[in-house]
Amino acid sequence: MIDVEPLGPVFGAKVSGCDLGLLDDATFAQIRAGLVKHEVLVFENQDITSDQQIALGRRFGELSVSPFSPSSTDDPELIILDNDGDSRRPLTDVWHSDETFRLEPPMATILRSRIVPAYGGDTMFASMTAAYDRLSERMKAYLCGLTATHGHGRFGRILADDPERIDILQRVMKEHPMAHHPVVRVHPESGRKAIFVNSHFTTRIDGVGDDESAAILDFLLRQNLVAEVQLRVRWKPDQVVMWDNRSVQHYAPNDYLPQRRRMERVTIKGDTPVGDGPPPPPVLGGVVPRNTGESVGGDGTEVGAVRAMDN
Ligand SMILES: O=C(O)CCC(=O)C(=O)O
Ligand SMILES: [Fe+2]
Repeated sequence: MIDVEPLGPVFGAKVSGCDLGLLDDATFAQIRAGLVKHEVLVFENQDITSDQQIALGRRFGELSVSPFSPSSTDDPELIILDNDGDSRRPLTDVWHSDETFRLEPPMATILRSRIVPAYGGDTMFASMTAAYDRLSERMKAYLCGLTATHGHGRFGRILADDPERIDILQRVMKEHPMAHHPVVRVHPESGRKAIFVNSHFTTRIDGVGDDESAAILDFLLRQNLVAEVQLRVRWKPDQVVMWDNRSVQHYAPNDYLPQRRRMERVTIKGDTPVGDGPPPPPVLGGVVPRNTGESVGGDGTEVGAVRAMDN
């Protein structure tokens, strides 16, 4: 029987009483349900092998192979995040949900610590369902049905500036062209709504002018900075943390170098994000027609009305 103890008032839980290398089906089902409910699960004293971590991930679903992050040479599904004073600067100190440049972003991520610094190197989380719940009803109504563009984030910018590696970016861009995801995502298992734009990959709100996109995105990208929706996880060696990318974002503070920190990660494929409503009707060029007798966003007749006014 596992014990699930909340880590805070809003989200996150510590799970004890199980060995993640040897889970029976009933315990796995409890953990899977616990992940949807608590959004982040922390397991201590899990001395599992890389193969066991990969096998655990596969029980949730097919594993994703990152086109950007460094992986083990034997197992491309196993991402190795190994940093010290001599390595390249880690790129994970930005709020994000994993790999939202994909049309089907990962549902969950399982991170296991191998070497942890004496201090620093925590991982921070923000519950985007809690962030959504805090919005005013007016803002929720405004956001309903909007979509946003997700690009390749920091990965793309760094590769674009490196003549030796720009071909990697070109290949990835062919495979993963820009994705358009709902701004408010309905969780496919819990039905809860979550803000689904992030500082790493989201470039603009679709279908509105540049100014409006920048203002709305700026507002939304500040919602995970609210202390009440955050959780900070301190690492011990042999700790496993799994998170639901559909409902949380995370940020890995870059505060421990030159100490060494080695983490291993598997990422579970997800489905196409579903939004909270149909897209809002287009308004041509942002111009709201007057004196047409038609309501904006009806059956499209207002588009003709705008053209008529332009003549
Ligand atoms: O290193 C960490 O704590 C998290 C890094 C990260 O963003 C990830 O594994 O997806
Ligand atoms: Fe991440």
